[in-house]
Amino acid sequence: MKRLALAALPATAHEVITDTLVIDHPYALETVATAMSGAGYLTITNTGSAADRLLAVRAEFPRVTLHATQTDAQGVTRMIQVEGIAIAPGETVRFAPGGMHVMFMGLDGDPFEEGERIPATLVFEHAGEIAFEFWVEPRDDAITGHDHGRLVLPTGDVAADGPKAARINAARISASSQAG
Ligand SMILES: [Cu+2]
Repeated sequence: MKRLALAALPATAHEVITDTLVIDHPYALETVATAMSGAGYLTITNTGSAADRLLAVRAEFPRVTLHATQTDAQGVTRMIQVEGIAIAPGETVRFAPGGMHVMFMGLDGDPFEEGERIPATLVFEHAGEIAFEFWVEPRDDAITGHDHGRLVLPTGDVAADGPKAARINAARISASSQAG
């Protein structure tokens, strides 16, 4: 099974913290039913004292690649594949609509739907493999300017701010209380 419905999974925090990295708010945007590809976004902060490099993202699709978005002198925007992303100590790299993204290719009749979670693995040169899930979120938030500001919850968790904050935060609080 490539993706799981929300209700079928145990609650987990929407953030992954390792000794040297913080992976925050990994999400993918819902797609139209006929989409052949989808895009995922996340924020990676290197909290360690040495540089690291994101080499790849793995997920159960025919192809998963790292894409940057480039606009040429004629104003034509296109996606280019990048082979890796260096992250200096203290640096934060943000994947966001219109910029860097993870491209999932070969959806083949199985679109991303809100509430789904996409299991994936980040592969770093030094930190190794980090498993996490992209949460599929509605596309309208991206269009209206989804605010990715952060706030700290009473639980100590860090949450998204903006139009969906209440929903995400509720899920996180629920995750925290079920976990602990
Ligand atoms: Cu792309």
